Amino acid sequence: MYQRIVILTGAGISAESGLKTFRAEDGLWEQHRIEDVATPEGYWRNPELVQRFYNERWQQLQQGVEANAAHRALARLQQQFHGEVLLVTQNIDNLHQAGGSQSVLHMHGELVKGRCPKSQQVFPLTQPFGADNLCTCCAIGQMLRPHVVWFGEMPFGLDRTYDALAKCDLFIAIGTSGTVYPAAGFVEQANQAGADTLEINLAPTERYSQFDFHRKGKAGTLVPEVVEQILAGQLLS
Ligand code: BV8
Repeated sequence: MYQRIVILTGAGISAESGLKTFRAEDGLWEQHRIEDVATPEGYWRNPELVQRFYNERWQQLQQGVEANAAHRALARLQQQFHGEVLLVTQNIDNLHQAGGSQSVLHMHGELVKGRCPKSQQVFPLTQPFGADNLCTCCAIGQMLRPHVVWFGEMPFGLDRTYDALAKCDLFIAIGTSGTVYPAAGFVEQANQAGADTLEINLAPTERYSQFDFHRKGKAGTLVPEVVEQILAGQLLS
């Protein structure tokens, strides 16, 4: 019987809701490498390009993308599991919340929020990023930036995550290619804590050998099955 679970999700858990993943199109967006768009340098070099990258994804969320069975199953696990569950997501969409999760650690930030580059104050995003979307915290309004973690920036909530990984007895990575650090290193921390580790993905990732168990297939199908097994008190195999 497990007591303390850490779950890491990536873009693959939102794929069945219709949101693009990063590496399906080999990490390209409008012929730009994501690593070139999702960076502070990229933003200061060409704010309009980076704003367009986020505005497009924000508008897609506004058009009513729905959570899928995997998001809902994780929310059920958080509500019904007798022990502790920490849900960490690399995703900046709000589908875990839409699926019923009350507590989500967005380590790469959130698409539905903007941040004042001067005061670092965070605001709900109510209009697209642009020259007229200014903060209200500074005497001279500053153009809000996406409240997301770009390459080279420090992810959020790492202390809490590393603390949970050091104590966990089950770590599950769902729909992530395991290519972006420090998230890609979490399975190593879980292994050092002696946890069971499970990878749920369409295909083996480059982290495959670091996981004890693997479920190959769609998150929408496999995550509900795994959650039912855990809630029934079964160990994974
Ligand atoms: C940092 C922004 C300092 C918002 C993103 C070596 C060691 C340590 C660091 C580095 C290193 N080398 C380089 C670095 C730096 C860099 C990095 O990792 N670069 C990579 C390219 C090598 N990391 C950083 O800069 C990070 N900051 O390191 O700070 C530090 C150092 C140490 C300790 C602490 C701090 C910041 C990284 C954050 C970058 N921002 N996003 C946004 O625009 O979204 S990352 C971006 O890629 C997304 O956020 C996404 O989360 C992330 C990873 O992608 P995945 O979620 O895994 O998605 P992907 O498409 O890759 O894979 C989808 C998977 O789903 C696939 O496997 C597919 O098979 C599967 N799938 C698809 N459909 C389904 C499915 N599975 C199941 N069911 C389905 N239906």
